[in-house]
Amino acid sequence: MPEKKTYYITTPIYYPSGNMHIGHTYTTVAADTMARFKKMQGYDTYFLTGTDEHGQKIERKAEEKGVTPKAYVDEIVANAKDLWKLMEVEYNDFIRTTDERHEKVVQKIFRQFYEQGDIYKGSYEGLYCTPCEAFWTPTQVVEKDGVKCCPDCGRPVEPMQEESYFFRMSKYQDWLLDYLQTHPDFIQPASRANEMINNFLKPGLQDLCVSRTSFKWGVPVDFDPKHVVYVWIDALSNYISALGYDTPDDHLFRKYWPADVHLVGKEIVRFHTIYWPIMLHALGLPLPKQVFAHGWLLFGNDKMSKSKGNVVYAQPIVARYGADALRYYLLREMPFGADGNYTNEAFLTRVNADLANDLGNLVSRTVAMIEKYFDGALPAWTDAVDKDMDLPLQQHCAQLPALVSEQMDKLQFSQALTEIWKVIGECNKYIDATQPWVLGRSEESRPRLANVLLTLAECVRYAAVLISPFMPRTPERIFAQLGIADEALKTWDSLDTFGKLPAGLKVCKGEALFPRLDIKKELEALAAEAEANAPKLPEKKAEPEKKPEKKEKEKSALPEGCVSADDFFKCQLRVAKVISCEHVKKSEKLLKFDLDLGSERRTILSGIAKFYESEQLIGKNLVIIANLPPRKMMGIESNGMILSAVEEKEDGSEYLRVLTVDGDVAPGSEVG
Ligand code: ME8
Repeated sequence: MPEKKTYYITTPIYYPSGNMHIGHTYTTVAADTMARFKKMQGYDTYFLTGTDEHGQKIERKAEEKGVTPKAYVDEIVANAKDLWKLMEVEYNDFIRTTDERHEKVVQKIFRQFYEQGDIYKGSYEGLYCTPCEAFWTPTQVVEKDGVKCCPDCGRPVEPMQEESYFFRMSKYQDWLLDYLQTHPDFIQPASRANEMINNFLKPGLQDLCVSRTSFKWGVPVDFDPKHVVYVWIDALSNYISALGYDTPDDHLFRKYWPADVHLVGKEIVRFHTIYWPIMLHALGLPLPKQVFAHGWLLFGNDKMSKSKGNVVYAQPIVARYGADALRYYLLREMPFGADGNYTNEAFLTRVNADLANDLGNLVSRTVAMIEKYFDGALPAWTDAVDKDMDLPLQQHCAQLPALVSEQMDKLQFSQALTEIWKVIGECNKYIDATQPWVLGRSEESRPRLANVLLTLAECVRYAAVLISPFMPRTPERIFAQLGIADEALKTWDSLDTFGKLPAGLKVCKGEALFPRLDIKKELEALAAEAEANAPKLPEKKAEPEKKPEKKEKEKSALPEGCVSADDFFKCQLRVAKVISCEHVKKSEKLLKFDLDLGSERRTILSGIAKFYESEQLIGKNLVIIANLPPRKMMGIESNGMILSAVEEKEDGSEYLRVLTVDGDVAPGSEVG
């Protein structure tokens, strides 16, 4: 027996700094669908996903929660695994960068790079602002009276160095440029390849900082343990460490590497198409065959992101409509590669149109007519063929596997589904054109009716097989209604000839596959449920107590993602002048502020000690929420919240600045 062809597909390994949202679900469902499709076609597939667990951001989050980084990520990883189960995602392996198997490989790779001269020890230089703990370039700093100052806090900066290891990316630049130019399929969509070549390679690659000494939560560099491996060498190696690369048991690596495709969001394409190929080349390994950068799911035209808090979670949607509906929507709504806005309304509209109407009606009408006219048993084919009506549909359906496969090979999920739905649409038109209810009126036309219903049933079988990678549960419900128990009729191979359904199968009308939804009602229910069902992580800031919603009607009539002005103004935002500020004893993160609110003095605790020296904010006019319920922290009562902006940096770290008022506004003034 010839060996099966292999197919290895990966998702990015996600940061478990917060729970996975619908954006992560999108990539993972796409990879799962592709893996299932290839498996159905007979490939020996391997599908890897996982989590990228190191870094300063996670270290901080864990500290805020008062747990170890490992305990912090364990909880989120457990939630992620539950989510993938809920989404019917069947991965072969889930790699965690904290797995010992991974850490060992990363250390070996790092050492090899060092020993062969690809990594060298140097220092990270810049103009350093000590209170902000930030490096700035000469063009970023501002000059005050001839002194270079921090663009954020305005204090003087000084030249500083931090010891770091660097990867000599520049050494491989010409090789990579040549590789990309001679392998036009390596980066998809192709426009991304041009971006990489023109924006990064042609201007010249900078050497990459690959270690840090300023935090501990990472894989230690084994020959220089005050350093931890920094972000990308750790993260990218997962694709080979999971396969046992450079270990005694490397049979998976030998079998599946190079990967067929790395699926990634467009924001990390640079790391996968510049740093990763260079790393692999330096290790003497072949490159993945393709890196596919898909677009973003947007929410209100903005990228969903944990730090912005504008996220949609899959759980409440799946709880109401099932994983298949959500999987279908994610893969159908926008071309893979383009951005698209997520709205509940678009989701519900699509479920109604494509799943309840087109597919659901076709199945229920076909089964109902077989019950009505043939006592529920599939008739045999007859020679009463109408060449003009039957053959075009039958031929189109017979070509469907090839059409779908062609799109799937380009990862065009939406196009593949469109092909299937074209046939479904044609079937519905065929029913209207052939009018089975007229044919059913006389004995004479029964042979013709038999062919019409068999054509429909066979098209439904084709559709059910072809949607199975996208919607793993629905096909079985369709097969049950058509009375198909024989596994051989549910396979890709069974789609080689049209007309395989045997006479005599007993159809069995079941529940509607996708009941029609009342969109307005569902929008209201989803808005209410989304919050309640989203998995919650402890937040660092006190949340306002939830009061019973009085104006539910008014709230639900708002466009999604909006709050009413009434709701917004329930928050009393006030200017507060900092009179004094001190560190809270035994807490690394809390600062205690004594604030002037005009008519009163307030104490507020804020977890921002990492970002400010205690004296740095004295005299500043901050913005606070003044009407939060009191909250005790470290035995001290805090009465309100200081507002701040947090930037999530590319390396996963955070940068926080408090909101201040531009000018001398009287303390206590309203903000709004
Ligand atoms: O970048 N729309 O992890 P991450 C579409 N650990 N896809 C989205 C999305 C959105 N709004 N939000 C997230 C990391 N994604 C690194 C990766 S890989 C060696 C290391 C998906 O948690 C998309 O696949 O920020 C994106 O690339 C990935 O999640 C980013 O996940």
